[in-house]
Amino acid sequence: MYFCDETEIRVKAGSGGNGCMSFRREKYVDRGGPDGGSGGDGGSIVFEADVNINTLVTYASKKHFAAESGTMGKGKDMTGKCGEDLILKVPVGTLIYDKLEGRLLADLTVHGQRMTVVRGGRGGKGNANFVTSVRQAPDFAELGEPGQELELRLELKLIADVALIGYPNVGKSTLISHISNARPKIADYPFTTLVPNLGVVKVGETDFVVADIPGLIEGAHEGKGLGIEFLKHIERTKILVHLLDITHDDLKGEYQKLNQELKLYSPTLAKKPQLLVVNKTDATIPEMLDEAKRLFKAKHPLFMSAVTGAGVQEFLYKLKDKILALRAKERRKSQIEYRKSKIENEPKVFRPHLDIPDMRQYTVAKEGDEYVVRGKRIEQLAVMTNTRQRGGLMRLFDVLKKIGAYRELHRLGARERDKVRIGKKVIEFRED
Ligand SMILES: Nc1nc2c(ncn2[C@@H]2O[C@H](COP(=O)(O)OP(=O)(O)OP(=O)(O)O)[C@@H](O)[C@H]2O)c(=O)[nH]1
Ligand SMILES: [Mg+2]
Repeated sequence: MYFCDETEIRVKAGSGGNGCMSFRREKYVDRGGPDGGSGGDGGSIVFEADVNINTLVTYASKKHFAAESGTMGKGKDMTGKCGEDLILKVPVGTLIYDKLEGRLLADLTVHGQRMTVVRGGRGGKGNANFVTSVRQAPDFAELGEPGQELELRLELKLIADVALIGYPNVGKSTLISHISNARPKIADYPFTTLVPNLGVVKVGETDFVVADIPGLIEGAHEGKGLGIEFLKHIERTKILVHLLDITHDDLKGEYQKLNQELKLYSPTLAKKPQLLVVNKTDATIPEMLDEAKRLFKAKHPLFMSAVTGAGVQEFLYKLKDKILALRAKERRKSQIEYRKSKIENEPKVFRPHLDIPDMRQYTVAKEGDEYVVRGKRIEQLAVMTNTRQRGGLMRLFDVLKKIGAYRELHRLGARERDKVRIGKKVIEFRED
């Protein structure tokens, strides 16, 4: 049984550190060679699929995630420190979308699989990097590239850990609405629930998925009522919570008939661990409670009222303990399988952002009284240019000339001091 858990978050990669502008100090030499080191790169945002995580609940409460920035370069050719990547762990089966464009960025299907969704900003180059045969003493350094921000939508197809089973009208939907984010229809007649509802339950640090299925009746395995459709869906759950309604007359009979139905449908289903819960304790008298306790003594039933909440916490803690034990067992099994599969099949690492854009891919246009140059690489260069340093500005113009953008700007009518926007940076046009 699948259920879509969905959440939106905002991530920001670390910015690159600024490059340093510095000249060596030597005795008796007025001005030594340039020795400004480059800034460190910013950390990237990386997602990693992990079998130990089951839901996206963590990302429902915390919404902003930022990786560390790089530090700036220093004199004596000292490079800045790179920012650490931020690794965000998500359950196996998580899909990551670019929220605004709706584009699928990653589909993490294997434990350990990683995906870099936003790369950290590049560290700016220090002036020592700009020495050429004609430029012995570059008096400029690059700025660090700002870390990119992205809004993401995370989506997970969940498999339920727990199924609530029971006769119609015993309070399954009431219970799931009390303990989870699910808001199913609740009403005082049988077969209110027509399709399963799933909800995420959080108990302390543990979260798990509960399924509320339509009520089962005698003959369900032959198709009576609504239940059969859904019995197959609960075959992958870890544990069944069997709910009884204390106000019903024949509790023992109902309990046995329901288990009989499970068995007739599927022996494996009948063998699943069950937690017996007697509901609606608020609607009965103490004598009836004592009677039920006596009837089910061997089954260690829990008593609760899904309406008043009495006994619900105790139920949740007991359920949590059982789930943790079952998970630990499964993990031991899957880790053995995982080790085996890892040898044959190393998890893939996607790095789509590493396609380095081409400087020659750009467009030039006149918009209002502004001239606009667009292109991934040229915008990156512009944002990293410290336009207050003459040398830096000259270098940007050199590149614009080299790629032909300067000529096009001039052809469109750009003249001395006209505004030219390149990404977020605005510079003034200079005529030769
Ligand atoms: N007094 C009392 N009423 C309850 C309790 N839990 C549920 N009810 C009532 O029982 C009725 C049936 O509840 P549901 O949650 O719709 O029952 P269900 O098991 O989901 O029923 P189906 O979907 O038809 O299988 C509703 O009128 C609830 O308000 C309880 O603890 N105490
Ligand atoms: Mg229901």
